[in-house]
Amino acid sequence: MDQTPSPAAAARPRLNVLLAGPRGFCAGVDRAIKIVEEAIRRYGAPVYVRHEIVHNRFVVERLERQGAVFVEELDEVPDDAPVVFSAHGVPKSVPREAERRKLFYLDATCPLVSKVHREAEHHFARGRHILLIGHAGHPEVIGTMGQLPEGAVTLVEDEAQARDVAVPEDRPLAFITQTTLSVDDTAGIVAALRARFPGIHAPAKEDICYATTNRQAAVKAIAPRVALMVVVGAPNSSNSLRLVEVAERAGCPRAVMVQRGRDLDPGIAEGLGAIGVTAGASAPEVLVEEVLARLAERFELAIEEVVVAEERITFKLPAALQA
Ligand code: 0CM
Ligand code: SF4
Repeated sequence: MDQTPSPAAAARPRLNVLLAGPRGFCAGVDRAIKIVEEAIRRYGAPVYVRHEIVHNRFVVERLERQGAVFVEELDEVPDDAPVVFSAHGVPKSVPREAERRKLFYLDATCPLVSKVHREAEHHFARGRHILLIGHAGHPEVIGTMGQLPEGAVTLVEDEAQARDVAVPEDRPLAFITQTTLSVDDTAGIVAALRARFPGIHAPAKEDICYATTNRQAAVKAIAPRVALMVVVGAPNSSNSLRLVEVAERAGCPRAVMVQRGRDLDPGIAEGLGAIGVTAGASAPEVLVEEVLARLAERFELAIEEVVVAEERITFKLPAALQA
């Protein structure tokens, strides 16, 4: 994408905008939102959704207008309404309780999160104690730990914890990770675990997902070239928060997160030659467009897209919604 300043706008100062590619929606988010939309279309409103389907208020409010009702726990769902589980995954107790109550449920857990759930079960079946690298309290971590009985999984949040985590003496070890972590931080934590436990079993292929990896790579490519990185995303979105950190660590003097256009004071870019713009995996492109429109109120934008990877991956809807 290239935009050359028009003569009519000559009064506005020029601002170079490096737009990260890929940015925004991933295949798991796209599928999760479609599951809610399709459920409303087939079964009619209201369709209940346990937890924000993805961590984005704009997406949630748009689905609410279509007839989705967001709740945090299953006991808020009436017996006769369909319920969708969010993209982040749920502990096994949740579908178990839904089955006990004979609720009709659809699971929008991203297939790449479900893959980590199956890895956890695989290690457990082989008698291994599992170390989960991730952030305490995040719904994906709660869901992944909840695949197995209490005590089967120990959370490791950082390198310091990797160095002193207590593990059972009599069992082999394995590690798995949250899908939306910093690639570089995780490499450090894994190195600390391997140094301490050389025989630890590792994922066959990285648990950090392709979307997280690619969005961080795009930010790294842009960061050294810009004085500011704007990340479109939500403060409870793990993958979006990581983009702010990655930008700063990759040499960008300042990185800010905004939820949408109106949150951005375009004055922040005053006097800067170039800025970067990206979006987390749960942030729709329309919000990136809002941010660019906000900047264009003050600057003549020259937009260059920096694409580090092409993404063609898509995920099928659950069988119940395919027929
Ligand atoms: O896990 P995270 O907080 O990044 O979730 P999100 O809803 O922002 O992004 C998509 C996902 C998943 C799983
Ligand atoms: Fe799936 Fe990754 Fe998207 Fe999360 S960020 S929904 S794990 S593809």
